[in-house]
Amino acid sequence: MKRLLTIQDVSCVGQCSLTVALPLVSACGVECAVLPGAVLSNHTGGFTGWTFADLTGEFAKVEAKWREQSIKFDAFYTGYVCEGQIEPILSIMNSCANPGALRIVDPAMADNGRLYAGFGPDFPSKMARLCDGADYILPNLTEAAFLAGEEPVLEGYSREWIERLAGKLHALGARNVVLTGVSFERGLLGSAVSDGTKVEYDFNPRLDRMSHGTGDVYASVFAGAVLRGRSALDAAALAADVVCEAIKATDPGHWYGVSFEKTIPMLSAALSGGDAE
Ligand code: PXL
Repeated sequence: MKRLLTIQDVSCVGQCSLTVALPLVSACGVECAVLPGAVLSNHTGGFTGWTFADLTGEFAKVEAKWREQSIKFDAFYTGYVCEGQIEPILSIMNSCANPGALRIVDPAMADNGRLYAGFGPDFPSKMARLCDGADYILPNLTEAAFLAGEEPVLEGYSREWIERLAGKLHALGARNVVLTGVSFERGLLGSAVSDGTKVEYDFNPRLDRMSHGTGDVYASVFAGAVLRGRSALDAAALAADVVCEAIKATDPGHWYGVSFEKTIPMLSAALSGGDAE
């Protein structure tokens, strides 16, 4: 079994970050080790306040202990992280990697044209450091624009524009760019998957509901599926299917996350056929 380390916060309530990644990566049939970067009472998207305990000070100690014990990972998957964690994360990725270990970076920092509460305007340039050398980055269109140093454009763009944006993210040093939330016609929403030579697309019917935590569901399934040998396009398609099923399974009154728990049987079944080459 492959072993992945995910580095992101624990939002104790809110169905995002680690409380999503751990069950979903595990459901993919991949061992999921965790390094929590912070503990929050709840996520910052819609609650009226939150507590925040920064665990950055643990990173160097944990890395030293892992070095001592030669603990290595087949992949690293980062999500919502703080500014001071970027360099320590790069250090862990360098010192605790099995040969060929993958770096999967979800630059979780913004959505709907705005940075999340608590991130300043220079944070995207820090996040760009993590994208340099990543095997896969998974930005939504807001994050992609901020990483490229542009103003977000959320509708009315062309295929050429999307592919130019992907090109700018390759220029940051990312090998594969998966842009999420791409839409060229009102009824369809999907992903653009670029390997630097070609861009492929996957679309699902748009579900007209604003949902929190879907980026984390997407990234967790994508990471698990890639580690199970799926291509980036297949992993993106499975991740989008799981997000759609999770949204449909969510009670309309349940506002702070999606009921991804109900998709676990379908996800395990989709990846049950052994590792693809
Ligand atoms: O889902 C991304 C996310 C992760 N962690 C925290 C958040 C958010 C989005 O708002 O607030 C703490």
